[in-house]
Amino acid sequence: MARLNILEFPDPRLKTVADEVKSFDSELKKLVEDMTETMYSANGIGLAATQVNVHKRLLVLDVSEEQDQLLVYINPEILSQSGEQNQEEGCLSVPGIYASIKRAEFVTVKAQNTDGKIFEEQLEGLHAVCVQHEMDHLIGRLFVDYLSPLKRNMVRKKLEKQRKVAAKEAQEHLLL
Ligand code: K1U
Ligand code: ZN
Repeated sequence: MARLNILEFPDPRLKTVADEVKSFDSELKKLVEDMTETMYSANGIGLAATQVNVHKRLLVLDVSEEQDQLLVYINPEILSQSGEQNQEEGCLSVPGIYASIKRAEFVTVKAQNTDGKIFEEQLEGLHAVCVQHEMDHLIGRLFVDYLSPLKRNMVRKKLEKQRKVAAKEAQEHLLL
C-alpha cells in the first residue's frame, strides 16, 4: 500500500471531471487500497480519486467512529434525493477550512464494487453528506464553490498564508 499526494485548492486539477471506470482489474484494486491508506492516514472520512489526481469515478469513505467500516463506490450515481440538512464540512484538499453546507438529507445511490457488481443503498445523515461531497469532487466541484466569491477568496488567501508559514518553518528547521 502507498500513501498518495492529495491535491490542494486552488490546484486546477481539482476541477477535472472524472471518467467512468471500465476495467475492474488489479490496478483498480491497488488504487482503492492506496486511496484507503491515504484517507485513514490523513484522518479523513472520505476521499475521491480526483483528490489524488486520478480522474476516474471512484471514491472511498468510512464515517464510523472506529474507522473499521470502509465503503467503496465505483461509478456512483444518485438515483433520488430528498430533505435538507446543514452539516459542517471539511476537505482534505482545503485543509483547516470548515463551512456549513446545505445538502440533501436522504439519498439513494447506485454504484459498483471493485468486482464491478452493481449495488444500491439508501443513505442519510453524515453518510449522505459525505457521498454528496465526494461525488462533487468527481465533477470538479469543491465545497468552497458553494460559498460566495468573497468568502472563497478569503479561503484562498488563508491557505496561501498557511503555506507561507509552513514553508518558513521548514526553512528555519533546515537552518538549525
Ligand atoms: O477531503 C475529503 O473529501 C474528505 C472529507 C470528507 C467530509 C468531511 C465532512 C463533511 C463532508 C465530507 C474529510 O474527511 S475532511 C476531514 C475530517 O475528517 C472531517 C471534517 C469535518 C467533519 C468530520 C470529519
Ligand atoms: Zn473534499
